Formats: sequence, C-alpha cells, structure tokens
Amino acid sequence: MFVDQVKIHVKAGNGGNGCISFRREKSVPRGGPNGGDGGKGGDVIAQAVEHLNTLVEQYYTQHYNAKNGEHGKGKNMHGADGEDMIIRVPPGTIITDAKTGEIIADLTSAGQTAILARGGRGGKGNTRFKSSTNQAPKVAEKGEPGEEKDLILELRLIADIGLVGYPNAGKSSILSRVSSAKPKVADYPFTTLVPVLGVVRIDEEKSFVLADIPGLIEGAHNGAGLGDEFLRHITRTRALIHVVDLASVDGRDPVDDYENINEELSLYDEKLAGLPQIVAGNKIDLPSAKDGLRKLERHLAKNSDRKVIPVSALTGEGIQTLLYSAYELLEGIPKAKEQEQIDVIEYSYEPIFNIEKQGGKYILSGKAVRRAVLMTDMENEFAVNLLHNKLKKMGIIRALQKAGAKDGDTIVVDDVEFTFMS
Ligand SMILES: Nc1nc2c(ncn2[C@@H]2O[C@H](COP(=O)(O)OP(=O)(O)OP(=O)(O)O)[C@@H](O)[C@H]2O)c(=O)[nH]1
Ligand SMILES: [Mg+2]
Repeated sequence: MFVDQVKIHVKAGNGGNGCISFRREKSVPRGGPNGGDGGKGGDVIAQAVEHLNTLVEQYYTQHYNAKNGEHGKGKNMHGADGEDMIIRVPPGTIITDAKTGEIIADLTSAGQTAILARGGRGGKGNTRFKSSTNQAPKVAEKGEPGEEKDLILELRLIADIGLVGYPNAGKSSILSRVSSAKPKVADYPFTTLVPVLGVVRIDEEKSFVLADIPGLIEGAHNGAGLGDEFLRHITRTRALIHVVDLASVDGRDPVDDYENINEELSLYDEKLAGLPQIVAGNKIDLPSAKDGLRKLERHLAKNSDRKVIPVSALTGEGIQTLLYSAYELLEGIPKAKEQEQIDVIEYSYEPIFNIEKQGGKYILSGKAVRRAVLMTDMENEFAVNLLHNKLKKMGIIRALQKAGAKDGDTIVVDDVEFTFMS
C-alpha cells in the first residue's frame, strides 16, 4: 500500500514534579531541604530513514507518546528524564500542524531529525527555593506539561525524474521495463492510480529514481482526474520524461498531446514546466507511429531544442538510448534542490500573554503564563505566593486590573481556575 498523507497525534512527556523533602538525621533535629528536581519529559522526534518509502507505519499507529520525566526524590535525587519517542518516516516527509497549518519539519534526506513536540521541563525541588529568608521552603514546582498536537504527515516522493503524459501513453510500461517496480499496465485510461517509484540501474554505480504518476488530462492542474494531487508528487524531481503515444492509439494527435501536457504543467507550476524534459515517443513498434514521429519531430524542431527519442516499451527498442540520455541529463543538473530546502523550520510567534474576558471570567493564555501556572501546585500556599510574584513581574497582575479584574474574580488558564488577588 502506498500512503502519502496521514494525521497523527503526538504527546511529549510531562516534566516530573519537584520534590519537597527535608533531611532527617538523628543528629540534625531539623535538617534543611533536600527535595530533588523532576526529570525532563521526553520529546517526540521525527527521523527520516533511508529505504522507507511510505507512511504506512503512521497509517496504522496514529498516537505517539514520549515518556514522562520521573518525579524528584528526597536526598536531592533528581528524577530521570523521560525517553524520547522517535517516529521513523521516509525522506520527503513534510510535517505540518493540523490546527495552524504551520510547517514544523521538512525532512528531505535520510538522517535528518526534527522535534515535533517538546517534553516539559522538570519542576524544581524544594532545595532550589532555599534562601536567606526561607531556610525550610515547603514548596516545589510541578513538572511542565509536554506539548501535545495533531500533525499532518505528507510524503513527497523524491524522485530524480518524473514520467508525465496522457493516460495510456505507456508510462507504467516504461517504468516496469526499466526497473524492478511492477506498476499495473492495462489498455484503459487511469490504470495507475497512485504514484509508483522505481530505481533504474544503468550499471553498478549509476542509477536514478524514476516516478510513474497517473496519466494527466486537460484541467489536471485544477484537479481534473486528481491531476493536481499527482503533479504535487513530482514537484521535486530534477527532470521529466514526457511520454507521448506516437501511434495515436486513443485517437489523439501526438503534437496536441505534447502541447497540452506542457500547458497543464505550466498552469500547475512554472517550475515544473521549466524542468529539463526528454521526449519519449512511445509505441514506435506500431506502423502508425512513423507518421506521428515525423509530425512531432517537425514540431519540436520548430518550437524547441528538444528531440524525440523513439521507443517501444513493448519491444524494448530505443529504451537504452532513453535511459542513457536521462542519466546524462541528470549528471548535468546539480542537486541544488536539497540545499534550497530548509532542514527544519521551527518558528512560532506567541505573545507573552493574552487576556480575554468570557462570561465574567478572565482567560489567560500565552506560553510563559501557561508554563508558570501549570507548573504551580495550587494546593500549596507557598507555591501560589511564588506564582503571584511571577505574574506580578510579568506585568500580568496590572494587565488584569486594567482589563477590569477585581479581587475574587476567576482567572482561567487551560483547565486550571484560580481566584484573582491583586
Ligand atoms: N504496442 C505498444 N503498446 C504499448 C506500448 N507501451 C504501452 N503499450 C500499451 O498501452 C497501454 C497503456 O499502457 P500503460 O503503461 O498502462 O500506460 P500508462 O501511461 O501508464 O497509462 P495510465 O496509467 O492510465 O496513465 C497498455 O495496453 C500497454 O500494453 C508500446 O510501446 N507499444
Ligand atoms: Mg500507468
């Protein structure tokens, strides 16, 4: 099965809670604090792995959780960090946030990794709250919750060359002749429904990846026959082999076919239309192909510097010439595309905080505020005091007052509610 788009849910590990603990030794009646910090939660990480070429693993497993950090313990023992969760994906996978549409990672080559969801920071143990004024702090931070999100994984095939042409032109026949890929071949249009990749081996050291996509028809760039879906798969190829049925088996004209397909390419993406193109005139074994070949040759001589390579996927005639030309062409094209691409994009802009009034309650949001509140143990008076100081320093208490909040009003952060005190 070829799976090129899936939705998954990822949850990074929560940070472990900091510990509240005091030394207890016979000789020391009231020992100092010795609560350790919580461990960091594990990250959820995507890694591009060679030889994978579908997202089928993610199709079957849609939930990925990294491990939580362990809680801190007494005797200043820190909790262990939670283990990361690694998601193995094929090179060519683009990962976007399902809610915001933001691209989180673009993994183009094997070995690249990207953090998809960050594990929460471990909470500080009470040892860290010791100060000259408070020798025995009865307070510790809770662990920060790990990030959680829905993601869309999308696979873009990374083929060197894409085969384009009308349905029935013989694209799949060519791919199956030149590689060990076995795409379905039949004499009805749209035999190929999903893109198929094959590795073409010229000799021991020379090879390239060829992509067979379903046939294109007029309006493909707009989605006719799902054409835009298929064109998307070849946007990263470095060259195209344009397969034209010279024998007009389906009653069309080779010159019109050639022009129409090129028109569809440029309407979809000028870059695609501008790729180096080899024209493979197929079905040369059929008598009516001779005429078609002459027409197309004449047309190309007038309108471009491209030449037709006459081939027959059926008899194998001309196929070697086609492959060598393709390989030579590739050698002349630097693999600049990979450098153009950004390895990992990680940006998100979030204001420090935001206040919104809703039904008499004040909803607080923003990364820093959420972190401060969610890491506070609301049952613990000391912790709540610390939080109050933090919110004050961040200017949030003032901002809440400005927004109309009075003592006793309810403040909401995610699913935590607490009472406002100025
Ligand atoms: N005589 C002859 N028939 C061919 C040749 N190449 C392909 N065919 C036939 O043309 C028909 C279509 O071939 P496919 O390889 O399935 O064509 P395609 O371009 O992949 O078609 P779609 O997947 O529908 O876009 C099949 O019946 C093939 O046997 C050829 O060189 N000579
Ligand atoms: Mg096909």
